[in-house]
Amino acid sequence: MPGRVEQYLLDRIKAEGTIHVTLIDPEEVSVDQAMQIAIHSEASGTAAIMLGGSTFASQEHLDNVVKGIKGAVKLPVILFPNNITGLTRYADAVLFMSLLNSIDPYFIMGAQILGAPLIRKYGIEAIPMGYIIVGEGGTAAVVGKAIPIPYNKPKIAAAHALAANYLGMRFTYLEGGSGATNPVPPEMIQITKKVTNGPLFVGGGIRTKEQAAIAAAAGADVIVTGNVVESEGSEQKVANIIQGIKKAKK
Ligand code: 1GP
Repeated sequence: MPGRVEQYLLDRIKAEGTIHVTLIDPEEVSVDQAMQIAIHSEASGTAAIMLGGSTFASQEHLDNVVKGIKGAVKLPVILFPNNITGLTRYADAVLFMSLLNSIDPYFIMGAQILGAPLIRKYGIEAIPMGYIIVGEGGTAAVVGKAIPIPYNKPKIAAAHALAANYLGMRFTYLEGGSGATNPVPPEMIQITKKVTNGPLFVGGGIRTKEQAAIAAAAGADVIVTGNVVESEGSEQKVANIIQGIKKAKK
C-alpha cells in the first residue's frame, strides 16, 4: 500500500506526465543555502525535495537541513541515503533502495537491515526502490561498489529493473551518477520504462531543458537534478528544466 508521499508522487505524475524533483546534497550546502534552493525550486514547480549524497554529512547537519527545508516549503522531503547515516527523523519519507548492481551485499541488503528498525522507530514512510547505476556512475558507483551498466547495454538495465519489479520494488531509479558527462540515454530509459510498472526516476548529468525534455519524452516519470540547482541562479535553472519537461510529450 502506498503511503502518503508515494501517493502524492503518483498523483502528480498522473496529472503532469513527468515531474521534477530537486536533489540537495547536505554536505555541499549550509542550512540557509538548502532553504533557498528549496524555496526557489518550489516556486519553479518542483514536486519534492530529495536529500542525499554519496559521501558523509554529519547527522546534526542533516537534521538541521531537513528542519530548515521543512520550515521553508510545503514540499515533501524525501531521503536518498547512501548509508544508514543518511537517515533523519525529520524527513517525510525515505527511498528505501537496494543498489541492484553492487558487488557488495552491504549495499544490496546489509545497510537496509541496519536502517529498517530505525526507519520504523522514526515513523518515516519507506518507498521501495530498485537503484541501478549506469554509465559513468560517478561517486555513487565507487562508494556503492557498483559495476555500472554501460550506456550501450540498455537491455541489461531493463533486466535489472524488471527483476526489481518482480521483487516488489515499486520505484526504479536509473542513476547516471551525479555530475555525469552525459545523462542516461533515451534508449535506455525507453526500454527500461517498458518493463517497469511503477515510476521510473532518471538522474545524473541533466543540466539543460533539452536534456530534461529528451529524458521525459523517452519515458522518465521523475527527473532528478542535483548539481544544476546547487550552483548560482538555481531558480532560473530549475524553471528552465521544468519548462523542458512540460514541453516534452511522453
Ligand atoms: C545524482 O541523479 C542524481 O544522484 C542527480 O545528478 O547532480 O548530475 O544532477 P546531478
